[in-house]
Amino acid sequence: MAAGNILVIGAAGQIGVELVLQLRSQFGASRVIASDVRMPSVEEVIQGGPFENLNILNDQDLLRVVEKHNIDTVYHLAAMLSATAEKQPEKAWDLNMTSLFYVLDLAKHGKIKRIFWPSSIAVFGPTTPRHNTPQLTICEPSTVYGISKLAGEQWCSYYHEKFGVDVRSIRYPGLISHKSAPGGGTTDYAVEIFHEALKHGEYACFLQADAELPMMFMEDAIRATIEITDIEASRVPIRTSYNLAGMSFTPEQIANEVRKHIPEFRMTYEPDFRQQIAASWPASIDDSAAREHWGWQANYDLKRTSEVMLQEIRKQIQSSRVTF
Ligand code: AKB
Repeated sequence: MAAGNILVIGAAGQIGVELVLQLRSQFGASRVIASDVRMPSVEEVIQGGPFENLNILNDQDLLRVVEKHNIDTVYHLAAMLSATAEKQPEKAWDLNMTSLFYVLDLAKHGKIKRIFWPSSIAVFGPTTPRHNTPQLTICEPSTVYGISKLAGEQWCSYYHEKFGVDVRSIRYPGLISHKSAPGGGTTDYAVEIFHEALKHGEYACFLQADAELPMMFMEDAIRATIEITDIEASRVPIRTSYNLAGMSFTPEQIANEVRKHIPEFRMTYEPDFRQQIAASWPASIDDSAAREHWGWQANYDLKRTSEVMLQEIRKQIQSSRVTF
């Protein structure tokens, strides 16, 4: 990690919350500045170190925060995800692309040294090979979110080639977390299921029973994010974005896993517009480039993820019962 400080943009989001907490424990609380346009629901993100209320679509405010805190590394996580973006395509395109340019331009003008920017399996589309999807393959996304991520990847690579910008990226699969809630994605069902199973013993899934998708436990995703941002530049030859795999499962398979812990759990299926998005994405991912280049390896499978999710959410429910 470089000598200056770290800015996390989108610190109230699903990844942002956990990334801020982990970065602060690794590099020191005062070095990690959390920022978001909304207040994070996890108090620790605001109380545990510096927090800036920042609208990423205001480039002057972004520059002010970067200069004020002597930032050299930016994790730019602010984005509108797949399901929400389909409902407001122009707003999604503006947020996802304009904010990326603001951050890339900061690096181009020497104001920051390093950028992490997340891409997604959404760059792939219905014409992509569905199983073991290669790093380099057909990318014809059918969602606004996917189009913005694919364009973003190409801009990252362009800024790296033309202006020497040190930008690194991962194509996240669906992320499963208990500290922070997902926000507007197609893969959100894989978090909701645990909450609903524990609270109500049943869940109506918005995808079909057989909609297999690549997923990852948040602890793995955070480790990958910090690892790729932290390693020597020479070990990151791909400057579009890296495929990253954790596990793959269908709604039916995760429901069966939940039933091992809560035998009476009932899952029903009410597929909506998100099913079409899921059907356009890969079922599984080939992440051999990430493994070879920077030693990536996932630790969590569906069994271990389910155990931790149920254990942690059960604790949250119990402590909220004590509080109220
Ligand atoms: C979404 O579902 O939109 C995200 C993603 C796969 O990028 N979780």
